[in-house]
Amino acid sequence: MMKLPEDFLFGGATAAYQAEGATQEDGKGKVPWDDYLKKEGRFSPDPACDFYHQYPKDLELSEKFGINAIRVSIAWSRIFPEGYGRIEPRGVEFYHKLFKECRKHGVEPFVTLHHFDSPSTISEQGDWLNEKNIQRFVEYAKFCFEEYQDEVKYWITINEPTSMSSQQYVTGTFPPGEKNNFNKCFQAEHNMNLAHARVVNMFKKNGYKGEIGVVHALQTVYPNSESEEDKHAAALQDTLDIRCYLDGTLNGNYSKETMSLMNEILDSNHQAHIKIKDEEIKELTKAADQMDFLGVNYYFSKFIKAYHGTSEIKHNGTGKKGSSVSRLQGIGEQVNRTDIPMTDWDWPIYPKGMYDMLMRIKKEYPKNSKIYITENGLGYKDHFIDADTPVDDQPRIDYLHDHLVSVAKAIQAGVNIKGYFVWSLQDMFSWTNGYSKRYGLFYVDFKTQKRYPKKSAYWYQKLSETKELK
Ligand code: GCO
Repeated sequence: MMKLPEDFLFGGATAAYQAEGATQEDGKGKVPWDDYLKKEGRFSPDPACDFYHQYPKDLELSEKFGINAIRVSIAWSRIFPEGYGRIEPRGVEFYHKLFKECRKHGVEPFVTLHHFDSPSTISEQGDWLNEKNIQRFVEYAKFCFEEYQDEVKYWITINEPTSMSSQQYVTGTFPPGEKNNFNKCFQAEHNMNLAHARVVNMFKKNGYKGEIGVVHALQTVYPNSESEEDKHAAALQDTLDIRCYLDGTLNGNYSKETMSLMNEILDSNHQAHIKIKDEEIKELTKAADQMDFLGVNYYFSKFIKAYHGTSEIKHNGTGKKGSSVSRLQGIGEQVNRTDIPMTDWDWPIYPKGMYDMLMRIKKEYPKNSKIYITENGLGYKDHFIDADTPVDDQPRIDYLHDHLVSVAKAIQAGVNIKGYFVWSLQDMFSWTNGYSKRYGLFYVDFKTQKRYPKKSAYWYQKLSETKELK
């Protein structure tokens, strides 16, 4: 039996665009996803789980089920419909109401400023690749800190920048859907590190109360064999996905090795090196010294083998096992291992990867000590029977349990982890997989917007009470 600390936070995570719905309501500005999803025609962002109207219900359920923290994000385009300039008071008011409701139920809000949803105007002007947009992000952040300082204690600058940079410019699964543009990808990585750093430095300079951090998607990368070739391919993949971000935000500088691996990817794809100014490194270092916590999102690990040939990227949006292939030029091939169980979306279930990642952060990035697990969960095709029968999601319980054991072990080994957020609090949609990939502790009937606690919600409730993992 293992025990989690007495003051541990048991949270549930959400994101504005995936949960709120109401994308056309109260003067909200457009985001690229609005048109992209319409064009794709696979699913609509409305009504999602209608969090925009149902949040009181979700917070009531959270309190009832021992969930004492919630991750929410502010939609930049609700507050500044064009990304800068004009402010929409109805958007500003919505988040006041939301944060007050959190307080009413004793649920601590962890608030992300950017969760994959740059306003369209920002994105049309080059998104993170345009320096001007970094300044606009800082201004939007400052507005939020001033406006909500009495209601919010925990701030997150950017969610999973790696998912944005690689899906926008390498795999092409996020708008604008470009493929194999490693130059743009790495430049966006550096610019997001910089945007994050500027917000942290401004937060600290202005002396706002509370804590600030960043959330990274840290899917551990392993070589698929002990061969030098596979090891090198894994190091390249790790650089693209992880190292540039951990170096930039936790160390405040890119190591020589990181730079050389990054340039190797660019060279082998005949693409220009990215621009990094000395002044910018100083800003990164200052932010790394002042940042309060790191948010870790972990779902799976990657097993990489060297690959020689042309690129082929097929995205698994079907939920059919074995339908995803990912081969990137100048990097490696992700191997589907038969000895490791997989989710229906080909994500290897590997709790040890989470433990290894937490230990690596402690060892390689000692500057930052405080960690929250800001996302972890299982996408699953839940089966609803009726209102009196809790959805039987035992595979989700097993998944959460096994990963929380990794967390408990890492705490025992000296990693300072203060809380855990299940992705997701309630069912909502997944960016590229739509509504059939459910993650919630609470089942949502998307037609009636009624919520039903799944078996996992009862399990989590007990855990938050006893803190005991069997
Ligand atoms: C999904 C993902 C989640 C979310 C989240 C990432 O399929 O929905 O697993 O992780 O995309 O927004 O921060």
